[in-house]
Amino acid sequence: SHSSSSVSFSVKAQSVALSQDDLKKLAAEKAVEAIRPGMVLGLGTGSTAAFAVDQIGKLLSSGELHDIVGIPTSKRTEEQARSLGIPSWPSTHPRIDLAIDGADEVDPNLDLVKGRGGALLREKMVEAVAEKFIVVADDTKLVKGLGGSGLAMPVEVVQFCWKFNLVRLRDLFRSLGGKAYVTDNSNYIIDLYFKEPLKDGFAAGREIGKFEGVVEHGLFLGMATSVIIAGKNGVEVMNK
Ligand code: ABF
Repeated sequence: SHSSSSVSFSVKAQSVALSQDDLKKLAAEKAVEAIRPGMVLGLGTGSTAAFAVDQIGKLLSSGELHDIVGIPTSKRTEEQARSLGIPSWPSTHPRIDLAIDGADEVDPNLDLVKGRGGALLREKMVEAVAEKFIVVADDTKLVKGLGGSGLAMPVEVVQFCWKFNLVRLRDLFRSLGGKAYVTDNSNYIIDLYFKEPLKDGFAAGREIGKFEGVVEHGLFLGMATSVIIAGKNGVEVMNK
């Protein structure tokens, strides 16, 4: 029929036109629709979250949004918020209504690997406290099991004798790993590379957390209240 062919044409046209950045932006802007005046917002870090922060700035300057406060999860996001005129607090606020942030991996239970962008400690502090936590991502972030992407899972450790923890973490997971960089909190990131997906993320998180000098890790388990995934065929919202 005429209508079905016009639909397939528009889907085809979209699949040609939409870049990965377009998809990130779609997911981010969908999440921003949940923001209401008066909210205290956790502002995420990374290229996807940056689209959400941009959109918040736009809505503020057009007057469609007002009376919000942002808690940036990194120095980078703090600068972006400042440049857009988003009122933000330098430190955590006792109440956060909604946090919007990206992720590196999203599994079917809405558990996450985060922190490849380097901001996991502040992200986790903010997102753990947030009443609602919406994850925004393009569909390349979907995995069957955490650790399954083959990319790094970051662990933030204090600089003092950081190699103690490098060795212990490598031994724990029989994984490869190395020091990556200094964080906003003057700690080191150790990047771990798993050979296969983690069988039990909660157990892994507990084991990592037992090591003295480990500050935080990139497993964000049971924290997301929604995940918004954008793919070539549209935007999907998954709720906890
Ligand atoms: C933050 O940014 C991090 O937790 C995650 O590592 C990263 C994702 O970045 P991007 O959206 O650029 O893929 O959400």
